[in-house]
Amino acid sequence: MIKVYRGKESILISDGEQVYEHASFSFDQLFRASNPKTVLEDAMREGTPVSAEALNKPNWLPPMGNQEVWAAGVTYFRSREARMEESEDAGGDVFYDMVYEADRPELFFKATPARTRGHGAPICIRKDSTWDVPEPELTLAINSQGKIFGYTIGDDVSSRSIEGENPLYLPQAKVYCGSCAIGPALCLGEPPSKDTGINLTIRRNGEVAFEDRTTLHQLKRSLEELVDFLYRDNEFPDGALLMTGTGIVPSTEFTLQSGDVVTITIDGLGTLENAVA
Ligand code: DO4
Ligand code: MG
Repeated sequence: MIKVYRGKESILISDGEQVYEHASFSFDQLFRASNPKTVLEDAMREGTPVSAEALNKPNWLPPMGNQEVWAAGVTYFRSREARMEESEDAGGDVFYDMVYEADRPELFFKATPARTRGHGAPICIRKDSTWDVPEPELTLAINSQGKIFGYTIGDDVSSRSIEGENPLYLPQAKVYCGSCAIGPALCLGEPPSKDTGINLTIRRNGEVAFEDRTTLHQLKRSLEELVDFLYRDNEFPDGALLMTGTGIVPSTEFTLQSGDVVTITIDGLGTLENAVA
């Protein structure tokens, strides 16, 4: 697995034990390439070897350039169940049931690069929301030709009170400053297996306030199917990032609070950690 980390001044590329620093790397060039792996191999050849300790940083920028971030929804049974519960009073539950079964998945616009945080940066909850959760999601890097070439960790931070009030409020529940975190690295290699674990821990005042785990066995749709729908009659000249939905939703009583620390680990991809501002 080759991993690319984006720092303020340079990027680091790790390939097994070897780590290389590159000062003028372009994520847009990576996402535009028909064979992105060769772009990284060139960058490693041009880069300077550095110690693996260089990877021990508390903060990384999101591993992206100008890509839009999109997201899939209701791709796990647990998400269907939670959305149906929160939208039942408004009569919205039927739509979540239907989209779980339908051929066409739910896909929505999630974030611009400016609204996206990297590992270690604060994520946000809306001031006009009363019920908020992180959503730990396997996130795909897709090149401009629609090929999945990399994987990372995403947090689709969401307002459950706003999305539950009316399904038409979804963009407000999902898209606001600091509602999206991605990282720590973009990983190129074999696609994650179905056994891949996705783990979420939320700590409050140093204590575990919520913890759960799922695997990709629970993801109802294939990764290719989600990308196929995203790229239908659409153009992504700089490629795109696609979050694949959450299989973990805390129970009804839980809401995020300022100061909570959200830790998401996906086997093989690393750990994305963000405190709530
Ligand atoms: O429409 C609700 C959003 C669903 C979602 O974000 C998810 O399932 O991850
Ligand atoms: Mg989600």
